[in-house]
Amino acid sequence: MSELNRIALKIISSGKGILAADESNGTMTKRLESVNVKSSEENRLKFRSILFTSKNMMDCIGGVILYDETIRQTFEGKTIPEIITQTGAIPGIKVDTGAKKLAKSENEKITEGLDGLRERLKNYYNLGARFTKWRAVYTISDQFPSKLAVETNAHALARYSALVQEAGMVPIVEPEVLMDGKHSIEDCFNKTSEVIKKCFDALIFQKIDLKGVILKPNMILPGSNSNKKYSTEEIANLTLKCLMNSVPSEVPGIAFLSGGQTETEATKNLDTINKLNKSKFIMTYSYGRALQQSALKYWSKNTNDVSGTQKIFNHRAKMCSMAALGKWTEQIEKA
Ligand code: 5MM
Repeated sequence: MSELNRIALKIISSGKGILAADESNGTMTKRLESVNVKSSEENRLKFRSILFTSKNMMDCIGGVILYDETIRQTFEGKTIPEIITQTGAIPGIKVDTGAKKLAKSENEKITEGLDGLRERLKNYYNLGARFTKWRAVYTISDQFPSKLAVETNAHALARYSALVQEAGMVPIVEPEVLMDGKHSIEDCFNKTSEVIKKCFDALIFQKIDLKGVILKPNMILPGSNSNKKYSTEEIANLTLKCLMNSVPSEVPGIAFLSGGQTETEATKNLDTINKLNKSKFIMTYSYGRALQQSALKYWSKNTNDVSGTQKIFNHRAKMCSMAALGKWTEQIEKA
């Protein structure tokens, strides 16, 4: 087994998943201000260190994606990567520098961050990171995502992956087809399938070791402004069909983003995916909002209540872990 494959499996096996705590300062400011907390460097560290020192990190979290600011911070005399490593999880780092306007397309984005990446990766490795993340975003409409957006983002994801593997780390490849819009679930299925296939075409062309990659896709859902409702079984079946048809079998696992689903929806959908999963792919979570939302809301009422905040995060992490094993139920959710 290669070292990259070993790292990938350690992050996502045995009911473990990923805590996506890599909000850029812009996004973190929005999250904190939405609960009336000032977005200072100190407050960002305060909230995140509460999560990283929670009891259920040990059993439920295999990897934590950090932002550049956080990977350099210390808490009670230890670096953040040291704190994460002590829980048995692997520290990771977001290395893209954000989605910017794609030239020659109206309203579409290309993710940037390739310039100087080789040097930045060396630095992150020395700081303790063993995996990385790069997120491409795509919108669905009549004409989007365009071929231009699909091809250029796939190319960038593959160039990023090649540099990351060269640096001895596992790339998380995150092509996020956004939920925003009125589109149907079939549109989400078709566009997501196309996007993922193009990503793997580019990864294979650029000689990426697929056993050392984790895919972080969206689930197959109707647009957030579509008024059609689907059962969790329909969502799970379409998500599985999409991934089975577009992900090469060498890839060890898939860690879904939550993408604006509520905590319970993201958990229930993942659980049903695992109950129905007949493939050899591990299916787990790489959630940001769906792991942090309730904990953040509670913490904002009293930012010194560490144990109360951790209790909420521990429950959420446990529910996600049960879902990654296909063992979640409504009863344990409410217990
Ligand atoms: C944690 O949120 C990340 C946001 O990064 P930016 O601040 O650069 O936009 C995001 O990439 C996240 O990792 C994934 O979208 C998954 O998060 P959700 O909340 O969708 O589970």
